[in-house]
Amino acid sequence: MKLLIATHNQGKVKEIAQMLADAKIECLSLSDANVTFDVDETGTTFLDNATLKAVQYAQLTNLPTLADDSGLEVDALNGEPGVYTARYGGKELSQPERNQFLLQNLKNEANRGARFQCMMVLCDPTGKVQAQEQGTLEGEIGFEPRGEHGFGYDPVFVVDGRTLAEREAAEKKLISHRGRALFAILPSIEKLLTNSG
Ligand code: ITT
Repeated sequence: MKLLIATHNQGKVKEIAQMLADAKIECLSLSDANVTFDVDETGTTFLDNATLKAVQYAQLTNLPTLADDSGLEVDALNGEPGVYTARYGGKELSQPERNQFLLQNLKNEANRGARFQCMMVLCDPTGKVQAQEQGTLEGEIGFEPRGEHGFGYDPVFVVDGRTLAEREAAEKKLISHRGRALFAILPSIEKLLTNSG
């Protein structure tokens, strides 16, 4: 049986599908499953929102389902934008504009510490939660966007002097919040697919 990767974010789909292909797990995206419905993310934590997405997309499709809720916590902004990362600065902004909005808010700020958080939740085809795992990547916000790889805030997120967008996918997955969460949840995915296949 195939695993549904329950996200409308194409950057996430690409990263998760690649990591699962390495583990020989077959997956479907929401568009493969003809799902256009977008779950309302009303939670106040990454766990709340990842659970909302995993449960609802599993019930909608009757497929084993993996959802990812992730975001950026910036120290100088008291941990914001957090669960609001996707909408930071307003829904209408493009991602390059969102990155500029963040850089502008940190103008003249010396404390540039930040982290990416990722929470993954796995549900069986009835929508019962089977596992939840978390991953974190510590870094800092740069002073200008750099690099062409990845997605989202990767061009402004610096780890050891280089942005995530300056790293190939294979390198990002070894250190990223998403890579860590997926590595931790992989045994539960394998168990679920074996039992439901
Ligand atoms: P789904 O809810 O459909 O999964 P989304 O993009 O709305 O898609 P989130 O609510 O989890 O997903 O928002 C996550 C935000 O954090 C989004 O703006 C991403 O661009 C950003 N983000 C998450 N992981 C990232 C990464 O590895 N690199 C850059 N930005 C990332």
